[in-house]
Amino acid sequence: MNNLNALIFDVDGTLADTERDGHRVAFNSAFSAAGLDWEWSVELYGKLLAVTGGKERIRFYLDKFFEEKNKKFDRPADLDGFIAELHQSKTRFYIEMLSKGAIPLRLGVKRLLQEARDQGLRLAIATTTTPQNVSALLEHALAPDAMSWFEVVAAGDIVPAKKPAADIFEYALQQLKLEPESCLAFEDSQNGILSSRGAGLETIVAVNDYTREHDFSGALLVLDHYGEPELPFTVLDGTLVENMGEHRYLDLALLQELFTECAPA
Ligand code: XBP
Ligand code: MG
Repeated sequence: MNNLNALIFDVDGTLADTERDGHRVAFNSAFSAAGLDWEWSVELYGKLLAVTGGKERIRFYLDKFFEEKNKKFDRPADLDGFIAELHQSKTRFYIEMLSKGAIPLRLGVKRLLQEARDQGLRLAIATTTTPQNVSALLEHALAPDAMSWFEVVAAGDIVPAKKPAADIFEYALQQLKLEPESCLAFEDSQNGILSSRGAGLETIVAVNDYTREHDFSGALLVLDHYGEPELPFTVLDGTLVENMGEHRYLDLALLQELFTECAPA
């Protein structure tokens, strides 16, 4: 049987609740700074999250939602360049928010990462977001040296096809030089688990307000959050829901038990 060697984390929605009060707000700031009267409401943004990647999301908005609202927008000849520039502005606004400490890590994340690190597990990131967003979040919300906690940071356009394609998790595995059978993935969304499972990874999910109703078929566990000793999680679903025993928060002991349970004999 394989040993558990590495934990591979998604970022947005998993390490921190970044979408509603982070990315969405930064997109709106960039639109406004560019003189565009576009406003992504909390509700509309939930629909736009169907597409991962900020540049891809802007294009999706133009293709699918813009015309429904009867808005007029004369597309520039260089639409790719226009979107790329708008997105760079969005990234600057987002990083500015992070550098003010606007977005904390989710419950239990710091404790779990710290414990994994202390016990010598290898850590990696597999995310659709822009690499600078990852370092800004980790350095401000986790620790100034947090980037060094992660052996591999697979992010953004490093692979051509974003989640739900498996490419970003496959890339992280290649960089780690590990087989999926010796790792666990951590996700928060349907696109995320399609990607991690597509790469052959057993996956633990912690939902958020945007993803609670997603289909998490195949997840080992679906939790409301990772929990803390004084703030237990609620187990919502998962193939190992019966194996929870006395565990009330996600720690390395529970991860090892789940990993042993799901490992091929
Ligand atoms: C995250 C995303 C990202 C962010 C925006 O998905 O979809 O697009 O919303 O980041 P996941 P950028 O958590 O599944 O990786 O604007 O930097 O692309
Ligand atoms: Mg996510």
